[in-house]
Amino acid sequence: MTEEDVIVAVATPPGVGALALIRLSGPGARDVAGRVLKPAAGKSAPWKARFVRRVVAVDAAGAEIDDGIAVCYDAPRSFTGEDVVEFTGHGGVLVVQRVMEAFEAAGARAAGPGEFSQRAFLNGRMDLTEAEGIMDLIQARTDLALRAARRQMHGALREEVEALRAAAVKLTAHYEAWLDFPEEGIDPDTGRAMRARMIELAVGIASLLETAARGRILRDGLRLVIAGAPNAGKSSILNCLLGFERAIVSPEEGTTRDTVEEMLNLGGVPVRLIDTAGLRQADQGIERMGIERTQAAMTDADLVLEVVDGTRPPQSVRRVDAEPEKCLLVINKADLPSHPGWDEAEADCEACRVSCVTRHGLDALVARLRDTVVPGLSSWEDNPVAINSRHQRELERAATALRAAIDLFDGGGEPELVAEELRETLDAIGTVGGRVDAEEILGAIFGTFCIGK
Ligand SMILES: Nc1nc2c(ncn2[C@@H]2O[C@H](COP(=O)(O)OP(=O)(O)O)[C@@H](O)[C@H]2O)c(=O)[nH]1
Ligand SMILES: [Mg+2]
Repeated sequence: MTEEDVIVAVATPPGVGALALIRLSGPGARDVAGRVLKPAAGKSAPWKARFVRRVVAVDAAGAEIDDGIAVCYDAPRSFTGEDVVEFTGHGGVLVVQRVMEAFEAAGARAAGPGEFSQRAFLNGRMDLTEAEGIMDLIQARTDLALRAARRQMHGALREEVEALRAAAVKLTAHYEAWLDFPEEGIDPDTGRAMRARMIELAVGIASLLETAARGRILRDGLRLVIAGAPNAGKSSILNCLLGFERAIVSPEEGTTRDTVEEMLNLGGVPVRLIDTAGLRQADQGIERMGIERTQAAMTDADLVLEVVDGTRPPQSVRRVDAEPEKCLLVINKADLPSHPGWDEAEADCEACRVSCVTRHGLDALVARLRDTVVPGLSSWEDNPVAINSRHQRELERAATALRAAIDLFDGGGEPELVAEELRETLDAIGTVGGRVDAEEILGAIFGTFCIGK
């Protein structure tokens, strides 16, 4: 595989549809396309970039396959930064296959997954965070996730990362210049100023890292686990929240044995709603395995809806074993006479009373969830950045190295070791956007300090 070849792929989903779009990219894409796409009768003017042209697709033997339209984009003004041709024809299975075969016979190679975006990245059309923003956009399930993805695609995260990176380059370059060229009389800047700059960078990294939880929720959904004793009405609540009968509801205890999962859009936040097997003593068998899954689900949960049957005395109800701050108590079956013991309990922990039969209290529960789940939803709107787990990993590596640099610096450690940790910091930040360039530090040293006259 080289970047010299012309790649081709169907950009629309497989199967039957009104239209299908086939895209070619690479030096010579116009030549390859020209062997397959012939101007429709009477249209023989030269093919101008960015103008739609009616064409007929022909196979290697010259037999006509399909009619459609084509547009070409000249490098570097295209998605990939290379010459690109897009052919839109009819969306049939066989016709698309024949056109693809014709392009391949004419010299194109079938593209691998993500190869167009990879070329766009390699050609400097976008950084890694922007490429990831495209994937986020395609996979977004709520409007909020969609908006966050669009902003990342348009460089909101790239700008923040690049600012951190620029600061790290400057810091590293300055320190190394002071270290490597003592005869130059560079202001050592090694005292308080140097430390202040390191701290400033650490604060910047930490504030980006704070967006990781939000990023995970926007991409994967917030994990909301419904747990409680058997027959409390957990599956009924799942169904009520979803608005359709997803889980089996029955007066028989132990009906739900596996976890049941469904996506819900809660005020723009994607929520993974997880119904679980009821918690009770079960020593073996499938029910035991179900209960183990419930416990695992609660451990991973962002929020646990603890459902209890309000007709039963509180003392008799087995309560869930989860961190109290991520638990919300729901007292179910409010249509039936409630046990007086819950009045006190309710006052203690601001429980929600609901009935799955009359739907009483369900709207209030949803509102309550929205408030709990989306703390400061409006501030999410203001701050578009939400990092993903890969960014988080690299930024944590950067933070660790920078902390080590600061500790060494404070403890009077070897300057070479400080420099090494600073380089590691820079490398980790650069990896977020896919830009790692050792030459750059040298460039900054020679550029900023004019060494080596
Ligand atoms: N009266 C009344 N019965 C309910 C309510 N919610 C659930 N139930 C009944 O309680 C039983 C257990 O419900 P289910 O959702 O399967 O409970 P789970 O075991 O916690 O999943 C079923 O017979 C439901 O019809 C409610 O709000 N009011
Ligand atoms: Mg159930």
